[in-house]
Amino acid sequence: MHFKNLLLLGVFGAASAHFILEVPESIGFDDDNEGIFPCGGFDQSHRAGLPESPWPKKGAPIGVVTTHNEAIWEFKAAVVPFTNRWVSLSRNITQTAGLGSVCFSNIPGPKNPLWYGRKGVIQIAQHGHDGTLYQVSSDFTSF
Ligand SMILES: [Cu+2]
Repeated sequence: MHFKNLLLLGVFGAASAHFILEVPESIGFDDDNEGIFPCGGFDQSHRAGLPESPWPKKGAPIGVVTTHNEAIWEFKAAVVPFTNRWVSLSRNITQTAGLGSVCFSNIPGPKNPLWYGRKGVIQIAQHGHDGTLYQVSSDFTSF
């Protein structure tokens, strides 16, 4: 789902809005369930048909739209099909730049060579004033 559509739905203006994963593609966004671990209320096995992206160990961008002034961001990945074993990709990042689009320009890919060539998913967690919120990406391939 794209941010344009969410704007039309009025999500951005809602008091409960949290954050939206734009890059890479999210497996789903539901404002009410975004606090549910590990995927913001979506089934992590439901990724069929979504675009896949390469994720080099040297890094790739993650783009979000946030409605929180400040938050701490955490990035993890899990290799498919072991999608309950989350591995940290970077140190936590504190964001104080305000509302709107935020690009984390270079989040490293998994460093474990056993992951290379295999599919995985990325979990983005936002620790903010209303708890921890989750979004999970569609498939990536690490190399
Ligand atoms: Cu919120």
